[in-house]
Amino acid sequence: MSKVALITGATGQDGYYLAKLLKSKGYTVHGLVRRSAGRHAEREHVFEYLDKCIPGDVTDFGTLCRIFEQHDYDEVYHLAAQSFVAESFSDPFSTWKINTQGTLNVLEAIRHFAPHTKLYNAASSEMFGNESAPQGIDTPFMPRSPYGVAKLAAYQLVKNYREAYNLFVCSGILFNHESPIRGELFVTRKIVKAAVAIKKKRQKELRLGNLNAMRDWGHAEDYVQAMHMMLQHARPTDFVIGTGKTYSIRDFCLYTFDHFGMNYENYVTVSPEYYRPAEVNQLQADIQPALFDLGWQPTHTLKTLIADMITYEWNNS
Ligand code: G4F
Repeated sequence: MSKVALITGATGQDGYYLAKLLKSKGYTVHGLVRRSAGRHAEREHVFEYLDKCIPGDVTDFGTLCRIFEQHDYDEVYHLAAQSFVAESFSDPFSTWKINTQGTLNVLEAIRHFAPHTKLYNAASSEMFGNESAPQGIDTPFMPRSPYGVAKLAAYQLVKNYREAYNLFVCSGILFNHESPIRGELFVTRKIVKAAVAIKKKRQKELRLGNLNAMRDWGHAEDYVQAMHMMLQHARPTDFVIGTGKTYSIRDFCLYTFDHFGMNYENYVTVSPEYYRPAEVNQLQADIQPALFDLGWQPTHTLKTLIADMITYEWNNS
């Protein structure tokens, strides 16, 4: 019998790669898709990997109850979120509603209707804020954005439901993960898109915010493997998932423009409009438990990630 999985937020970057992975492993895959979710041409292919597309929203508890009454899932991957940190400063209410209330709704629906179902929850390295790097599973949390606060509340709820109700529910604290189909507002895709457009003489400059912030960037295709592995682990355990390396936004610009023989300094200007009210300065994952307890490791380096993003952008723009 094939396993049956539900992915919330199936039309996001991670939903695409995860649905593809689960199908390759013989799963029956259902996707919860917001009715209002804009169609994203690059991720239309996710529908090839979904056996069933269920219209609905994680903020609607009634819908979730009906879904869990009607379907018996082995695994649920809760990816639905407002995932843009900058947006959480301008719209903290919907960020809280989707990222925290939405997770609570999933947990309650599982507790009442599907206590045997395993849950993966997408937590975030934004929860660490400015705690010193490298950040690991025992690092204290110090979120610096409404997004980080909402994700931390959701993370604690998952932990509480695991302890209180003995459910197989766990969180992956994922550091930044990118891909050719990354949303265009995130800094990596913005840089790659601009470098390609400049090389093709369609754009003259790129305006960015803080170039000194440092991130631990991996490839989303690697990170969905970790999500799956966490639900095959003997016990429900939270893991930090990253590459263990950290680079600045400036480094990312340098490598990307360098790919085309261009000096980023001739094209990139810093614009205060892209600064955040509070910034997370440096993220770098301590991935020892992921390597040794989970048996996961990243296959991409920053340079292979950038090369993958550039190839796609060059051929599709
Ligand atoms: O690409 P970003 O918007 O990603 P951010 O804020 O780190 O969040 C991503 O990673 C989190 C995991 O740590 C996820 F939870 C979250 O959902 C998301 O996937 O910004 C990265 C850095 C920031 O320091 C930002 O200030 O880039 C800096 N930056 C500089 N100029 C910019 C820009 N970010 C954006 N989006 N646009 C700019 O023009």
